[in-house]
Amino acid sequence: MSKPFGVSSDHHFHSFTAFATVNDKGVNSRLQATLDAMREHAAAVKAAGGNKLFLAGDTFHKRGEVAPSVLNPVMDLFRELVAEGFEIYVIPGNHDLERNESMRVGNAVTALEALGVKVAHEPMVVDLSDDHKVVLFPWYATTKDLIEAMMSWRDELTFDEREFDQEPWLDAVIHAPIDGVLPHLPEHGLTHEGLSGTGFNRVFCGHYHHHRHMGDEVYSVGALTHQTWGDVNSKAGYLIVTDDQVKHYETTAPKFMDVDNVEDEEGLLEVNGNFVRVKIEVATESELETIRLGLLGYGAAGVVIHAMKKTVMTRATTPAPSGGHSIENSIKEFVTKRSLPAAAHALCVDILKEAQAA
Ligand SMILES: [Mn+2]
Repeated sequence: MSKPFGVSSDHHFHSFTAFATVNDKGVNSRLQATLDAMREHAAAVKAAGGNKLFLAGDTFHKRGEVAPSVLNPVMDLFRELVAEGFEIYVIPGNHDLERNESMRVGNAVTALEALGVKVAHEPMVVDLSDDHKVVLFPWYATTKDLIEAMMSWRDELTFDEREFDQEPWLDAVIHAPIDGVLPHLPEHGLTHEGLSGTGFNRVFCGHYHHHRHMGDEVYSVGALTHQTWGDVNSKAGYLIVTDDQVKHYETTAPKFMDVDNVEDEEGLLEVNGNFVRVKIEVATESELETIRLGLLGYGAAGVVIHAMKKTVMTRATTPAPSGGHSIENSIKEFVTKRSLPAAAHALCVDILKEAQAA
């Protein structure tokens, strides 16, 4: 029997510009919302009777350069959490890397080691109890390397334990693209069946920003919070894990959401506290303002209206696919056609997200 523990991922601590202000401590409000969400996560683990937090990669957002006004508030938060008795384990994700390969001096999360946070530059084994271990794996350049590392560690850990009656319960924390978490992204050959086949009892995986149980006790952790319009409809939050249960919880951080119908009063209740985007045909500036004020009245934390002029011309061509995924689909086709590696695809998606976040 182990104590409950927490898993969260893809915090992407960063001073995002969209909807941002600067608070009286000089901290970007979007960064502050993510810091607050991390606090909520820690408080929930404590309330459940645990003190271990596992971070599944992409703690920081900007590859190779973390601003002082991001690093210092993040260091302050983790310093407080360690002082409160939390044991924190972090794997470097692709966003934490300055170079293509994960290495101690090139990983932004290495700074957290000074606070007592443990960073898994190499696979790291954490004992939860006599027969329950959590193994953390850093980012690997290929999914094949990851699977091989997981299998060899699994063999080693169970071999050591053969003198005992029972094989240990093994959980893994990784950062990698699992096929099918986000259906509009290309497949890289890393399946939940393949991960389950490594012999780990449960796998908690960061990278794609959507929480989902993929089957076979393989979980996409999902990001702690929404970060860009690319996250509309994705499930963000953190996990509380017990011996027999994995539960996902949302935080109070703002979500990015599309509102399709500004007349639907019940639907509008959802906008409270969130960043809202409306695409609408309007005739006048005052109509726009009415909609904007209406959404703010329902508690929206920010409003973007994409006004399209009413048009009398009929389209000669098929309209482009609507929604936030058409560019993602184009990237997916491009990457799939050229059989590019997961790392190249991750970079394309990062660049798109960066553009969407501005
Ligand atoms: Mn990420």
